[in-house]
Amino acid sequence: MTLIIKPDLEHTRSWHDVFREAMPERECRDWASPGEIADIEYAFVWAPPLGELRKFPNLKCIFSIGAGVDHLLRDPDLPDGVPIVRMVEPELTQGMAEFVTLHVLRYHREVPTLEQQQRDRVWHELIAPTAPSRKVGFLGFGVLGQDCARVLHALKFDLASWSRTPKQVEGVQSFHGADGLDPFLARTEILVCLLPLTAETEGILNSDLFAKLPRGAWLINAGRGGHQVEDDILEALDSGQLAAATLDVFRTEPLPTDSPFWAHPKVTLTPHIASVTQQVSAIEQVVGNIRRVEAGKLPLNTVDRKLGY
Ligand code: NDP
Ligand code: OXD
Repeated sequence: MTLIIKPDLEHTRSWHDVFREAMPERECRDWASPGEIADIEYAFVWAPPLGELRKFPNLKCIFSIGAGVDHLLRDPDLPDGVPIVRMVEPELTQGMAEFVTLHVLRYHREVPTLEQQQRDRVWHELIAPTAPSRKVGFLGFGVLGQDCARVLHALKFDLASWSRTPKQVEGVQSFHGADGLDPFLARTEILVCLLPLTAETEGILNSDLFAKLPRGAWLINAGRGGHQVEDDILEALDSGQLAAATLDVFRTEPLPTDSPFWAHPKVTLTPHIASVTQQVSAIEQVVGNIRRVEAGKLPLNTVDRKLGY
């Protein structure tokens, strides 16, 4: 069995080295020098050029380096019938829980306002409510959203989620489907987007949605830039419908230097680092799935191509 790797994003170590440490008996090739393409049975990729995965006639499984697979599924020539496995690994999940908890607490305790007061030398005793009276809502409540909720539940936040199918998670009120969206938004003061980017969720963060939130709500988007109607976010911030936004993802990445988000006083901007796939734990998942496939089992965490996640 041979694995081919196309990481695209820089990591601390070479993925080849990490893979070879975990499976020393197996061959691992670089995308740029694939050798005999009939040997390649597994691909570990971020966003390979369109049409290129189809070139491997014996591919058994495609592993995504990311949890999101929108960049892979945009390829109209993906080989049929080959399972696509998205990244679900404990360190990526942990990183997202840290990012979301940090920014929820930051808004909950009105840190941006306090920082401004400090810059202005204003001694004003802002009294924030405690977590049980703060309503946080997860737009998208899968692996990442549920782990973030576990941490926020321990802090006693008032939590709700919106997903395609209903959920039963302790301390989280579940809303689902088209009918569940409006009541979910109406009760949500801090909105955390952890949706996958699909045909159904594209552009979901728009003026109509913001208008259904309580005035002065906060937005944290760590999903995908394609969820954002970026002019609508700016308008909602300028009108006060949104108090502030933390944006980790953008329609165009890297964010162009002339984007108004860079200098917007109500925006906290991070360069798509809310959470990053960690190499050792990621390769453990890949190796575990290769062993499953070779034992005749289905790999775990496969993507439903029709749903797009
Ligand atoms: P999951 O697939 O586990 O969860 C996705 C959630 O979204 C599920 O709850 C699903 O509902 C819900 N959902 C999907 N489509 C709809 C819809 N049309 N209507 C309502 N709910 C919907 O994904 P993860 O939690 O692992 O990851 C979520 C996303 O986070 C990734 O796709 C990626 O885009 C982003 N991400 C961003 C990172 C960053 O650094 N910024 C890092 C890692 C991931 P249901 O449960 O009913 O299926
Ligand atoms: C992911 C990401 O999808 O890094 O994992 O955005």
